[in-house]
Amino acid sequence: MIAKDLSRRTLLGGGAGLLLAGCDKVATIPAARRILFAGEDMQRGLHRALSDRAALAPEFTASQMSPVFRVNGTANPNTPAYAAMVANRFSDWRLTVQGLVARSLSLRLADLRAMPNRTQITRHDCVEGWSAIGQWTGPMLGTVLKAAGVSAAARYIVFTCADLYGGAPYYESIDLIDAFHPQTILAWAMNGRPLAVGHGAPVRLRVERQLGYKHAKYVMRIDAVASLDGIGRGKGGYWEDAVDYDWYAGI
Ligand SMILES: Nc1nc2c(c(=O)[nH]1)N[C@H]1C(S)=C(S)[C@@H](COP(=O)(O)O)O[C@H]1N2
Ligand SMILES: [Mo]
Repeated sequence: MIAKDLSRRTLLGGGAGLLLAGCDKVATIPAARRILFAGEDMQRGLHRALSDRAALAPEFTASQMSPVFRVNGTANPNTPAYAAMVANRFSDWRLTVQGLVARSLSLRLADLRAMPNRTQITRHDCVEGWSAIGQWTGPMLGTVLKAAGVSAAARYIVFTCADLYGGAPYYESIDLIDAFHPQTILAWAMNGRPLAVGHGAPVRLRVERQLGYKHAKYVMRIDAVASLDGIGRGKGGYWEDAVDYDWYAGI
């Protein structure tokens, strides 16, 4: 970086001959092009930012799993509709995938289980300051989104949950980079067992590069949207709207 700045200064300040030769000529000298055209630096920065977003969250071994994994936020949606789903072991539960997609989907739990599944042992970090390592199994969200055919106009994926805060469902959203990240899964199992009610049964999002509140539990509906404007109060998630948490909660 320093070398580049120096050579840039040399070229601009000391390289009178070069500059006198005219801009057109300078631009044809490969080294000068590289240094003068700052856009290339920006592109490199952008590329770095994007490849950072693609990086994997650390994964752990079974022996590193936390003996106790806290339940946080809603521990049971406790609505009549949810209680009825628990009573029949989620056989009536359907996951709706809709919005800017070629085909809306209505998926049963069995459909998700039948897809290629991924198992990962990751660390959950809550913004409140606790962490826990657990094992999660489910299809990649990307697999489900590909089945629905997300349209080119979509920019965000929104999750609507079964639990209510002040009468309205908990909701969260992520961008397409996280939606298609290989560790972003719709988990139906935790630590080798079907997801417990406390942890978001029957299905919760795992979006491993972000903080806990992004990991929507009790997912009922997935919407592909072009903008977050019409979602809640527009910041893309329940806590983002309620107490101004960051929408991008990268860790
Ligand atoms: N639907 C829903 N999802 C939610 C929450 C919630 O209250 N409702 N709480 C969030 C927060 S703040 C955290 S830390 C995690 C907690 O997940 P856990 O109960 O499995 O530990 O779920 C997140 N997802
Ligand atoms: Mo959290």
